[in-house]
Amino acid sequence: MRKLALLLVMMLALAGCAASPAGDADAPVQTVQVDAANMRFTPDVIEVPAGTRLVIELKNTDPSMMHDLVFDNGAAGTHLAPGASEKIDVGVITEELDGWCSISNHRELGMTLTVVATE
Ligand SMILES: [Cu+2]
Repeated sequence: MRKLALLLVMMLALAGCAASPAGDADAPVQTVQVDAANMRFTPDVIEVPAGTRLVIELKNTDPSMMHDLVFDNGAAGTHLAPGASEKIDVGVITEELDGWCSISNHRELGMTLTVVATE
């Protein structure tokens, strides 16, 4: 947990005055279901029209491991036990955005996800 807090502080420092994940309350919403299992997210690339609020319904379908999903813009879910699920409001998407599992070394093992803003 301390490692995660440190990481968040570092990301905020790098991001500078980046827009808050909340964004425009009137933006259209796109909801996408994502599974977390076997050290990957499925799908691992999500295309969203720029200006759309992305909501991810994340389900941990792994037989035995905890996973979560956090994003470069500060949006983050909680640690999900196997079989658990939750909705993550990623905010309004205006540019490419990286997401990953923050648990242990899962990111290094390939648990990453990219949100692509299309025109
Ligand atoms: Cu994970």
